[in-house]
Amino acid sequence: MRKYLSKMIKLRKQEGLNAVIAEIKVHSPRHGDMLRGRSVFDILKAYERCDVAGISYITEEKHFRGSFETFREICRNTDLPVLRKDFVTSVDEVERTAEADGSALLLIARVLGDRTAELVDVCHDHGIEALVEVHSRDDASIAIETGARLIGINNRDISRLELDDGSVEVTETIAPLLKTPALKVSESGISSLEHLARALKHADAVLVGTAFMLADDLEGKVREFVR
Ligand code: IGP
Repeated sequence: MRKYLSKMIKLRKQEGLNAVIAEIKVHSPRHGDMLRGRSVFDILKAYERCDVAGISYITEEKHFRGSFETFREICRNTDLPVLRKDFVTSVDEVERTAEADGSALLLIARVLGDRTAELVDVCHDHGIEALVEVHSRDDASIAIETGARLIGINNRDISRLELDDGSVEVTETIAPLLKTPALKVSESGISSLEHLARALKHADAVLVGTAFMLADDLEGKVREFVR
């Protein structure tokens, strides 16, 4: 049985490490190709060697050039919890994520509105966790009414499709509003140790993609964040 992402976040913290969810990002609307000749599995193995808390992979095809088949392969090839990122709105897609042996599924409060809680329950019924993503005060009030064990604060406005850098200030503003036992994950735009420290003042974990994928020394960069 695959580990829950929430459990791994807690475990890494107990080990005295920073809980880092590392994203395998193959393409970004802003930076284009991010693999630069490496395979998804090269990146996966590198992340594993750095004791990250989990892996994130975007299955959305049009803007991020992801594929569900690759997600399935990642799940098959690692013992780490794997988070599926996409703009999922249907029960079928929750089921597909669980069948592929994913650990968690991103649910975006802005997209799902008052259906968020229902889809969180569907995730739990299928043995996976939901990471409910918020960016605004309105999103935050939706998220705290769900039973999600994980709430992600996106420092970037998802509707702008990665054209902005994102700001850790969003985490600093929104995290104090999330008065729930859910673990908080600060997502996007975290590229320096200064950002990391600020995010972890308010959140239990961070989710980082671009800064790792673009680093000249990927493993060096990840280790710096995890230690
Ligand atoms: C990673 P960054 O800035 O480190 O590459 O961000 C992740 O947070 C971002 O890819 C993301 C995302 C999403 C992508 C957050 N929410 C929803 C697609 C869909």
